[in-house]
Amino acid sequence: MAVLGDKEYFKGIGKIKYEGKDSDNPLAFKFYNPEQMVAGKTMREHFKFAMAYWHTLCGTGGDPFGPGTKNFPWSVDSNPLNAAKEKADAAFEFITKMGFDYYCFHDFDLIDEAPTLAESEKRIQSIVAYLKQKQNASNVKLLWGTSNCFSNPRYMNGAASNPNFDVVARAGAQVKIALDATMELDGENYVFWGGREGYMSLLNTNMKLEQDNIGRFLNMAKDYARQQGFKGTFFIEPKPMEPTKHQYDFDAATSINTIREYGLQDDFKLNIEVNHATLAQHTFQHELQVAANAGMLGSIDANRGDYQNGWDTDQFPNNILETTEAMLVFLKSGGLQGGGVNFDAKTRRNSTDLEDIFLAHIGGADTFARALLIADNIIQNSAYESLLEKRYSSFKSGKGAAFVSGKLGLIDLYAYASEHGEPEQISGKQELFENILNQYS
Ligand code: XUL
Ligand code: CO
Repeated sequence: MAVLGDKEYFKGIGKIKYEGKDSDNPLAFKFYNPEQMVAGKTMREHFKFAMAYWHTLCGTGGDPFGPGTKNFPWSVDSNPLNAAKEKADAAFEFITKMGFDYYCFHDFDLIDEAPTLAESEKRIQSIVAYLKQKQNASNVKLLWGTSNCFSNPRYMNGAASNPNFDVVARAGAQVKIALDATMELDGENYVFWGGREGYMSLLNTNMKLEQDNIGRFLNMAKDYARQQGFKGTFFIEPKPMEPTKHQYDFDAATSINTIREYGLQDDFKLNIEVNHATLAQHTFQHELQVAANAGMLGSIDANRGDYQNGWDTDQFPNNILETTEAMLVFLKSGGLQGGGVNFDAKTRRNSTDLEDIFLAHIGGADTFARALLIADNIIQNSAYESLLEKRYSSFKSGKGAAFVSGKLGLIDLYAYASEHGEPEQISGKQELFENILNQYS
């Protein structure tokens, strides 16, 4: 039976340290220096890096063509609670060795679902009590909890959007239990990702009823948690497709509409995931900007997609230019509201050494850290900000300023245009902006 910290799973790997970019030690940070100040905050505070329980502890690499390849030494005990405790021990050993402060989970990442709801609830409560001890012993915190309302076959037609009320109620019970677990562990936020909240064919779908039911369901979850004293933020995580063909939370703009339409704007923000943005034919930075414009940039699920295929590959971040553009939005909009940067990413199926999990997270953290430093340098020292300001300078004075402050009507635009003739051609200078990004990288 597992006892707190009685076994070392990642043998031979110590605490990962910052050694700077000239270090050739693969098990050291080259750019992520947790206590280094950037734009008024430490890197640790900017990012609040989190480990995703599902990929890191549960994902053994199975795909539609073959079973898992990774022989994790935890979760081997045949008793579900003992197996879950082993997994928790491995999780906390990993997070602590990485020097991260946070983790995120789905309810049934923590412990296997039982045959009945009542037994599942008991299992969750038991492992939550164990996790609470581990949190207290380590100062590791819960960034967010969520419920997996997409894997069990009962959710094949959706959870909150299911055409059958019995399934909607079952999902409600599951979310209540996951909220209780999140609150018991002082979780800072709660996420809703609607993997099967959508439809495959409009022919058999009452879209309006399904979407209204999601609105009712989210309000119920929010009301319950608030009544229990939950102070954190709820996040919707947009994704356009996969597993469902049409997912209702397609992208940031669509999800913001859901939040506003159902009166959730005081309690809900967005958790933006890189690979979900690209699946929606957007860029990561576009989705961050849309969320920030609405005051809803809550959290980030960090990963990257693959340029050559069209599904969610959840690779670890390593694209400096993409992440730098994202960090420009991040810094200029004042960072994340309540959330952090959760590595919703998995090592490849043929990356089978336990060490690879460390290498992957080190690379991800270094990518974000390096991009943050570059973005800060661009903002502080390059011509970037002044070029951007110049591009919009016509709105700073005269009639442009009057337009922005709402003092003009269409007749005024007509009079102005009649007087000024054909507008001067002004270059967008995209290549110059791109060159600055390159120069400061
Ligand atoms: C799926 C995904 C989820 C959510 C949480 O693509 O990103 O893991 O982050 O349910
Ligand atoms: Co995610």
